[in-house]
Amino acid sequence: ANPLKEPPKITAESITVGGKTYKTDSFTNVTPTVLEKTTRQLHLIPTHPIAIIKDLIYSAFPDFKHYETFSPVVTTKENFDDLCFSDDHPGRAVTDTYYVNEKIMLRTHTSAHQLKVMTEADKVLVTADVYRRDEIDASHYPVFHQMEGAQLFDAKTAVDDIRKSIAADTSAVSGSIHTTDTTVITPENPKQDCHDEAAMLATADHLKYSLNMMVRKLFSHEKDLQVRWIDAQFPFTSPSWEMEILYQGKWLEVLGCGVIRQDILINAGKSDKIGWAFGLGLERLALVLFGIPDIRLFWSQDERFLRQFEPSKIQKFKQFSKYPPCIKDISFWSNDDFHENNFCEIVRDIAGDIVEDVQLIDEFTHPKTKKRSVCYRINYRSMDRNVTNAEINELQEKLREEVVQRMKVELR
Ligand code: FA5
Ligand code: MG
Repeated sequence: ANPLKEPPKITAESITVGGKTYKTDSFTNVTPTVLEKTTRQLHLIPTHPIAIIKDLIYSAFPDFKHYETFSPVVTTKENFDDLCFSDDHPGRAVTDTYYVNEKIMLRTHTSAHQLKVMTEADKVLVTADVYRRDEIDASHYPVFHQMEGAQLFDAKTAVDDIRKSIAADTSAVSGSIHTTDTTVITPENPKQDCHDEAAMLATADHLKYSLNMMVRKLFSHEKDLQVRWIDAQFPFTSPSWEMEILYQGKWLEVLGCGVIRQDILINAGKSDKIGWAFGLGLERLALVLFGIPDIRLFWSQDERFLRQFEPSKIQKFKQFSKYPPCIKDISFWSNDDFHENNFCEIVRDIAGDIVEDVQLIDEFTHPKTKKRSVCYRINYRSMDRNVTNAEINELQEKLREEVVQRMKVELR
């Protein structure tokens, strides 16, 4: 039996998830709503868009070793320390990350498993659900899926090995995809001192070549897809880049990547290697490939969503009827501890997937008292049914109570 399929349990003293029990403490901020998501494992349902894309990417990286059943509960060491995050990195904040307790958390990225899998193989792909406290709208959800890829080469022979491997790639495809890459190695996005320049450049070439090829294969049916590379920064790679795809008139970030920090390879027992790694957002690719308009749909249990997809096939999603929204505002005097992510968390706890969007629509500071007033507009709309005004009023009333209780703010 898969322990991740067992429903999580939360009490004041402990949290049970994935068949293991952890003590809570002052860091604990995981909620029942988010813990329930750990049982869903969307990337393991063969007819789900997330799994379909996963399989297509697998086929673009033949003979990579796959990992897809790691528990989402990891240590702060695995998620941050092992990846060279500084002690004061903003990603560690309780406003951004779900903590089970001070040392145990829900992974915020698949990179949390990089070190472990690189001790086992030189070509790896890790797929998993990842968790982040975030805002609420059509492209943000507190749970999403990432795929991590990494490939290592012998540092001494990398230049030759990579040249030969690209020349021998018989699966290469051409297509009508326009890729722009104006990035150059600069002091802001530097080579690591320990790396031989030619080996680093070859590794970076192989990284971008492999990802360009993967995208070409995924989007082979698409006309005039625009792809671009931009500079980026991650604590665990240098140099680093991001790939973006032009979607509905905007550049959509789909992945981050770079040349792996040598300290990590040394810790993995691979000091004689050089390597690249990437982490991509599966929902982001799915939005574009399947034309799925709202990130909540991935979590739908509605047959009208699920039966539209078949393994290894990409077909455009047909939107089923949109139900009318119900819009409610809430205003309150905020305080120094107030953080929007905490507010969104309460909204999610109370109303779950019925909330489509939360927006700050007004704020001002009182000239005398210097108190800050905020007004949030909540757009309630179900993906699969009509909501009634009475039912939404009840949720809104509950929200008003909880906001006061949990954030100590004063309603207006
Ligand atoms: C990371 O998570 C890095 N671990 C990626 C990485 C791996 C870099 C290996 C270098 C080497 P980032 O936070 O940018 O980076 O997220 C990676 C991708 O996840 C994004 O490009 C995006 O496609 C997706 N993503 C990020 N946040 C969200 C979100 N809130 N909802 C949906 N997808 C998201
Ligand atoms: Mg990013």
